[in-house]
Amino acid sequence: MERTLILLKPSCVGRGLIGEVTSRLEKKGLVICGMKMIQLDEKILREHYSHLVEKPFFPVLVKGMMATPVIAMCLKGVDAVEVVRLMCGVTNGRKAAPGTIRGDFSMSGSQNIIHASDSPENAEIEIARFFKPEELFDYSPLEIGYIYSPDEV
Ligand code: IDP
Ligand code: MG
Repeated sequence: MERTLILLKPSCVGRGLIGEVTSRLEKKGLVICGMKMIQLDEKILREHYSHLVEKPFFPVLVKGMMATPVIAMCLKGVDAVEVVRLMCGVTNGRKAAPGTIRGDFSMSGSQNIIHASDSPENAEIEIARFFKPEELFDYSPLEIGYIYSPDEV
């Protein structure tokens, strides 16, 4: 089964939306294999957002991402990367479709509640960036037979 990495950003933590967003991911049928609160620093953010370091908004992005601790989560599921990206909606909360996490909870192009890996390859890199192997757990929830048919897993 595929794994993906999400971060509940300061725009989520600071607004008391941790439970709300986590609940959506759980109810969808994604399995939480790792979860912790961490304070990000500039070093890890330069690595995590290396594709954006030259952008004019990068200093604002870094400051915003350090405003509170974040919740890092590793989620598991069939096509987990694509499923979670669809649940998040597009980057700008004002453009994200209603029903998506960003579409329902964000009015901003930067304070957009959640980060989610954009490919299975990047997911594995990002999981290793935020979690030690012993912080990840491989288990099956009891209801797995109701989440998927046997031919899907
Ligand atoms: P994504 O989070 O939807 O994958 P990326 O392009 O990877 O989008 O950008 C990472 C994060 O950088 C976004 O989630 C957002 O917080 C911030 N960001 C991206 N583009 C802009 C922008 O044009 N202005 C301000 N912040 C931005
Ligand atoms: Mg991205």
